[in-house]
Amino acid sequence: MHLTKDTLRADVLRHLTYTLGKDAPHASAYDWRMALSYAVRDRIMGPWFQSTRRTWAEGRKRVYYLSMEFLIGRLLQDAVVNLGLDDLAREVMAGFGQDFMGLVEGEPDAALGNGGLGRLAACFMESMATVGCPAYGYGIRYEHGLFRQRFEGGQQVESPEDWLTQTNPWEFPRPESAYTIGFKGQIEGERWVPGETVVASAHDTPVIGWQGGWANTLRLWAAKPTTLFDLDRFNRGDHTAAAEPEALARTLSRVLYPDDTTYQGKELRLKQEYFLTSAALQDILRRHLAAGLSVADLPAHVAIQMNDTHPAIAGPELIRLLVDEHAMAFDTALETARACLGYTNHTLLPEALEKWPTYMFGTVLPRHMQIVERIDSWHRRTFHPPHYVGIVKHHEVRMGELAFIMSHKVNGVSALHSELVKTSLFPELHRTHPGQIVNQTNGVTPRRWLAMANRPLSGVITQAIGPGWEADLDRLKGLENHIEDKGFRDAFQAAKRQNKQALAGWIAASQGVQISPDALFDVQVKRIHEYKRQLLNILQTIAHWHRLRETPHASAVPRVKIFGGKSAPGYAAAKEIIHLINDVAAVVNADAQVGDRLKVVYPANYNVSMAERLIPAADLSEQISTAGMEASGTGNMKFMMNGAPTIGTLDGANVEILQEVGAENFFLFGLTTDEAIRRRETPNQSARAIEGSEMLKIVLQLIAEGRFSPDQPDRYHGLLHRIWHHDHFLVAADFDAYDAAQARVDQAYADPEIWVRMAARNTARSGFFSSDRTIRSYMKDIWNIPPAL
Ligand code: 26V
Repeated sequence: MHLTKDTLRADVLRHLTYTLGKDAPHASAYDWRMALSYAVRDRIMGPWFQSTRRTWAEGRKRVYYLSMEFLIGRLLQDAVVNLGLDDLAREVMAGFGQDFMGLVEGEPDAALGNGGLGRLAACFMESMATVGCPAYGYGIRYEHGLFRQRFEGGQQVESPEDWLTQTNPWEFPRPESAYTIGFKGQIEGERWVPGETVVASAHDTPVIGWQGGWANTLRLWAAKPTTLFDLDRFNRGDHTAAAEPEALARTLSRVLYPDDTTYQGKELRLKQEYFLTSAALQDILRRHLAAGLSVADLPAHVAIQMNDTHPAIAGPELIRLLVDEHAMAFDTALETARACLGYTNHTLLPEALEKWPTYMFGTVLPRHMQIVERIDSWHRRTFHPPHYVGIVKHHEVRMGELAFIMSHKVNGVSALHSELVKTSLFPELHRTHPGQIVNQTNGVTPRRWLAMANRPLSGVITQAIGPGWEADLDRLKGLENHIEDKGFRDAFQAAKRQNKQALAGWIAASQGVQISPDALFDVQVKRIHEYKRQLLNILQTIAHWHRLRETPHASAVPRVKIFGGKSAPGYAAAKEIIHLINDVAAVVNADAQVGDRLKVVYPANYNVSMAERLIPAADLSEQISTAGMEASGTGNMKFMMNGAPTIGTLDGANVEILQEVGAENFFLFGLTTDEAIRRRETPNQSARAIEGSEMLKIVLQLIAEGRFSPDQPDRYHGLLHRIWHHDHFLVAADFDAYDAAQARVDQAYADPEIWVRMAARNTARSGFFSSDRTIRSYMKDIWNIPPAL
C-alpha cells in the first residue's frame, strides 16, 4: 500500500473537519491526535477485511485467546510503525505545526492488565497478526484499568484510572454482537433458570501485524443491563431503585482487579470470569454455526487458549452449551471441549492459585457446579488416577485441576517453569496424563519493544544487517560479525547514550533529580512483590552508598538505580518496600558527599509507556527473583533485546537468556531452585547469613537506627524482624553473592570497550525471545494451525 505525504495530509484534514468537526486554526493537540489516529486507522481496514475474508473463504481454523487482561498501552505509534508510516506521519504533522511524539504521548495508556500475564497477551495479539494466525482475543472492556500510583511521603497512594474519558479512536462498538449471561437461580429438570442476567456487548479493536500483512480482532465485552430501566418503579416515584438493573450490570465491567498476588474468593471476580468466558464461547459457537459447520466439527476449526485459570470456567461452560443448547451427549461434549481447549499456567505461587468455595460457586453458577462434579467423576472413571486428584476438594473448586483436566495441552512459560509445573504443581495429573504438559517459552514483540521504543538502536541495526529483522529476529545474529568493527561499536554506544540522555531529561523534568548519562543506569521495573526481591536491590544500594562514604576519594563507577512498579493495594509488605526505596532515595540524593556517584530514582505510576522510555536507556537489567518463583519474566527479554546485560538468578527465562547469551555476558549469582528449597529448611538460615556478612549487618543496622527514616526511627522494625526470622525469599542468603555480582558489573562497565561488546552480544543473541517464535510454536504444538503468511 503506497501512501504519499499529500494523501495522509488530506486524510488528517478530512478527519479533523468531518469526523471531529474542527477547523484547523482552532484544533487542539487532542483534535490533531484524533484526526491522525483516524487517518492511520483507515489504513488498517484493508488488511483487516482481507484477513477476515480469507479466513472465512479458506475455512481456516482460528485461535481464541481468552484472557482477563490485555495490557496494551498506547496504539497510535504502534500502528504507525507497523504500517511503515513513521517518517511520513512525523513530516505531515510537523507541517501542521504539531510534534508527532508529543501527540503520541497524549494518548492514554490502556492498562487493562496487572503485569506480565496481561502484557504477554498483548504481545501475542501483535505476533499472531504478524505471522498470520487467524485469531480473536477475548477480554473485558474495563471502564477503569489498573489504578494510578502516586507517592505521598514516600508511600503508595492509589487513584482510579480513567482511560475511557476521552473517545477511544481504536474501538468499534458492535451492539449487534451481544449475548445474555446468566447468574444464580436454580435448575429445573436439567435446565438452568438464571436468577440474574446481564448483556455482554462487543467492542472490537483491530490488531495490525508487521507491514500490515494481516490483522486480527481484539474483542472486549462491556456489561449492559438486560432491562435498561425499571419503568414501574420509576413511575411509582422510586427513581434510584429504577436504575438498579443498570447499576448492577455495569459493576461487572467497571474495574480490573488489581491484586495479582493473592487470590481472594470474591463473588464479583467469579462473575467477571464467567461473563468473559460465556460471552466468548457463545460468540465462537455462533460464528462456527454461521459457517454451516456442525458442533461435532468444533475441534477442527476452533482452538481456545485459557490465559491462566481465570477463564477456566470455559470447560464446564462449553459442555453446558453443547449439552443443554445443542443436545450433545455429555461424554461427547466433554471430549469435544477438551480437544478445543488449552491451558497456560503462569504461576506456581500457592496464594495465587484460584480455588472457589463450593457454596459460592454453586450459588453463582449452579448448573456449572453439577457439570464440574460430572467432569470429576468422568476423570476418575476414565483414568483411574492412583491418588485422588479431585477438582472439588475440601469444599473448594480448584481451577488449576479443572483447567488441566479439561484441556488437551497444558503449558508452562519457560523451560524451568514447565518442569516445575510437572514436578511440583501437578505431579499426579502429570503421571496420569504424560505428554500433556509442554513448554512454551514466552517472548515479546520486537516491533513495539525494539523497532518502536528504540529508534536509535533500530537504525544502527538496520544499518548493519539491512531491513526486515523486525519480523525475523534471528537475523540479529548477523550483528555478531560487526562487533569487532569499531564504527559499529561506536554507533551502538551512541544509540544507548542518546536514549540515556532522553531519559535523563525526562527524569529531571518529572522527578526534579539530575542524573548523569555517564553513570551506569541500573533498572528494576516490574510489580513490587517479595519474591521479585526489590528489597535485595535496595539493601545492596545502601551497602554501595555506605562504601562510597567510607572511601570518598576512591574512583567509582557512577550509578543510577532506577525502580518502577506498583504494589497490590492490600499488600502491606510490598508497600513497605516501596516506602523504604523512597526513603533511601531521599537520603542518598541529598548526600553531597556522594554526589553523582550514586542516585536513586523511583518515578511513580510505572506502566507500558514508562517501560518504553526506561528499557531502551538501561545499561543493566535486574532479574533477581528467588530461584523457582518467577515463572518466566518477559521484561528480562525486553532489556536483553535493547542491549542491557542481566544481573540475575537462575530463574524463569533467565535460564534460557543465560544459555543464549553465554555466561561471559550475564552476571549470574545466587542459590538455585533446589538450593533455595534446602536452604529454607536450614534452622535460622537468615540469621546465620546476616551474622556471616559484615556488610549486610551494617546495612540492617543503618536501617534499624533510622538513618533513612529520621522522623520515625522504628519505621522498619517489622521489616527487619522479618529479614532476621522469616526470610522466605532468601534475601539475606543471597545478599553477599548479589553484592559480589554488582562488583563484577562495575568492573566490566569501567571498560567501555568490554561493556559495549557485552551489550551488543545481548542484542545479537536475543532473537529467540521474539513472541513470533512463541506463537509459531503454540500453532504447531497446541493449536494445530498452519500460518496464513
Ligand atoms: C492472579 C490473580 C488472582 C486473582 C485476582 C487477579 C489476578 C491476576 C493475575 C493473577 C496471576 C498473575 C500471574 C502472572 O502474572 N504471572 C506472570 O506471567 C508472566 C507471563 O507468563 C510471567 O512472565 C511472569 O513470570 C509471571 O509472574
